[in-house]
Amino acid sequence: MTKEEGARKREQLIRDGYCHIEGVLPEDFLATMREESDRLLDSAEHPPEWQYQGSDLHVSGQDNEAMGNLLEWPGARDILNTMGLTDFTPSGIVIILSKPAGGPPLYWHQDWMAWNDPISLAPWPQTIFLSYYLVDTDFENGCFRVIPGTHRRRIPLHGQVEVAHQETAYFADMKDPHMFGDHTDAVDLPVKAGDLVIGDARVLHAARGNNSDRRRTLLLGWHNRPLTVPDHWTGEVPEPILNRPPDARYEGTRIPGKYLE
Ligand SMILES: O=C(O)CCC(=O)C(=O)O
Ligand SMILES: [Fe+2]
Repeated sequence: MTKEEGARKREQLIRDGYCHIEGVLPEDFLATMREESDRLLDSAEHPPEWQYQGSDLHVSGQDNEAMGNLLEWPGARDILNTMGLTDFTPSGIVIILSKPAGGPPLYWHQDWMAWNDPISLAPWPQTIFLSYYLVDTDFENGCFRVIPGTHRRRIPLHGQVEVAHQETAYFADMKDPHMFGDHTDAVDLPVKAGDLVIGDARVLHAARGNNSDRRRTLLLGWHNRPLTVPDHWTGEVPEPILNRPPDARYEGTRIPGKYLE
């Protein structure tokens, strides 16, 4: 990735809440990751809560060598550095999200859990996911969907969806027109195996159902950065962030409040 391309990808991540980087994992490493995730999925009990995510299997990079190698993949570090996202650290967990053949769509949701904290206003990404796709995705087998800009801009859908990844979302009605509906601003993001999608935890996203006869697996790692203004940021810093006591603690919530404008 060139410096110019890195800057463009960062700008897109800041503006839209996501970006797509092609061809990050080479074929031999992909084959290893496919084999290892298939093995883990085949031996995991799939509780009913997993119906919409397909699977939500958390694997520690310390316990599993292949997943550890993914979290420390030098190519990904190079990409983050070239994008100027030098101060992100991985959480240490890889989440295996695999839609089985015939699996339903995943509901619209966002994954930010600190909406009481003024840092929610950050114009820069603060918590991001790195999603590596192990197979090509398209409309048919469950590609990613996203509503650009919703990490910073409130839309009616924010108030119409269930809070993500807890009972009312796990067992939401497939006929719910908001959770599983189409949205005029939604963008589909089909990718190739080995591609990387970087997303801001605050952005509204979903996935299509898997109508193919093969599982659609992605490996997702959360990454966080410190509560400082990043070096790449040259724009204004919102007042509530400037006034935030560095050691303040806020009760976690997935429900956007006054810090989503
Ligand atoms: O499976 C996907 O495509 C996305 C999964 C996701 O966003 C989640 O589990 O929070
Ligand atoms: Fe998500």
